[in-house]
Parts: sequence; structure tokens; C-alpha cells
Amino acid sequence: MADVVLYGMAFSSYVRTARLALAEKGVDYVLEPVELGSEAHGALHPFRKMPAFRHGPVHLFETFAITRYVDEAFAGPPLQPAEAADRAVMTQWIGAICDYGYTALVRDYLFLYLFATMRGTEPDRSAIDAAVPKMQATLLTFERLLPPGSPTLVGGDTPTLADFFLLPILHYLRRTPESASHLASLPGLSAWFDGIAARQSAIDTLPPPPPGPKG
Ligand SMILES: N[C@@H](CCC(=O)N[C@@H](CS)C(=O)NCC(=O)O)C(=O)O
Repeated sequence: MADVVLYGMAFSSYVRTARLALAEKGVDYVLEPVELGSEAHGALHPFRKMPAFRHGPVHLFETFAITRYVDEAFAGPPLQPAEAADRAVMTQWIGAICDYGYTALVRDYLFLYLFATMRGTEPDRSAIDAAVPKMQATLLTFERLLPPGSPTLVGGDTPTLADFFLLPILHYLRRTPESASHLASLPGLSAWFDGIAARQSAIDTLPPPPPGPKG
């Protein structure tokens, strides 16, 4: 049995965040798929979400907990700032990405495209039109929070966990029309994305296309 196991699907943005942290630290691990919502899944994650994580006797869920553990338990480059104030800014970014960002960008917008792909139907045009203003406002807020010209969200030269929470979401937003054109108008976020997406960890964790309709 592998020493480090990440449970989840490679197309999930949160799973990719955990994979990015593991890749940046150079940790060998196995990515084990879960049957979403199954009893076996419930045994791994009490809320039946992904990812879940195991390292020997350590069992974890919640991506921030998993990635902090990966950073602190393994050798390799630090993924959290040394200074308390910078670490707080990193945590602030992660909170904003997982709360306001995930809601406006993923749940209320990207999922409209994802579920249509999974059903093999056209996305709901009126629902997309209703979600676009919040998606645009959220990305504009992220653009304004990014320190000017910075290659990282916190402002240093090297990425922190915060960068690995936002990258997987922007990866998908660059593939849907309204968000792609809005991102093209945001120079800071666009340059930030290009820098982080060029890292080896990002190339090694590129997600497969979302699953299509069954049967
Ligand atoms: N707060 C959780 C969120 C995890 C989450 O929402 N994962 C999504 C995939 S990106 C999921 O499991 N979705 C499946 C479902 O809701 O059934 C974390 O930080 O890990």
C-alpha cells in the first residue's frame, strides 16, 4: 500500500490544488479515484467531497488542511511565507478563493458548462447570463487585490499555497467564453496565470477533460 494517497478525481479543482502542493514538494503519492457519494467515499471524507488524504496513520480532509500538512510534513521548498503577516495574507487569499471565488466562479458559473457537458446538452443560456456579472466582479476584485506586477498572489517571488488554490479555477475559466474574454481584459491576473501555469508542477497536474455523458 502506498505511503501517501490522495483520494479524488483529477478534474476537480481542489484535487489539483493538493496535487500541485505534492508536486512542488516532490512527494511520491498515488491518486486514487473515489465513487462520489458512495459509502466508501463517506468513510474517507465525512462530507463526501474531494480530496481526502492519507499519509500512513494521518487521515485528512479539507484542501487547506491537506496542503498545509504536505508543506509542513515533507522536505522541499516552503509553500507558506515565513513572516506572520505574509502568512495571514496567504490565508486571506485562500479564504476568499474558496468562499467568494468558488461560489461565483465555479458553483454559479463553471458548473453550468460542466453539467451541460456531462449531460451532453447545451448550457443554460439564461442561467449563464445571470451568473456573468458576479463572475466578472469577482475576477476584477482578484485583479485589484493582486500586488501590481507580482508573479504571486502574496507578493513574493516564489508561489505560496494561495497560488495553487486559484490556478485550477482560472485554468477552467480560460476555457469558457465569457470568463476567457473577461480575463483577457485583466492584465495582472493574466500575467500571474501565465507564470504559475508554466511551472513544472502545473504542467504535471493538467486535468483531463471533464467527464461526458454516460452510455
Ligand atoms: N471545502 C472543501 C471543498 C471540496 C469540494 O467542494 N470538492 C468538490 C470538487 S472540486 C467536490 O467534492 N464536489 C463533489 C460534490 O459536491 O459532490 C475542500 O477544501 O476540500
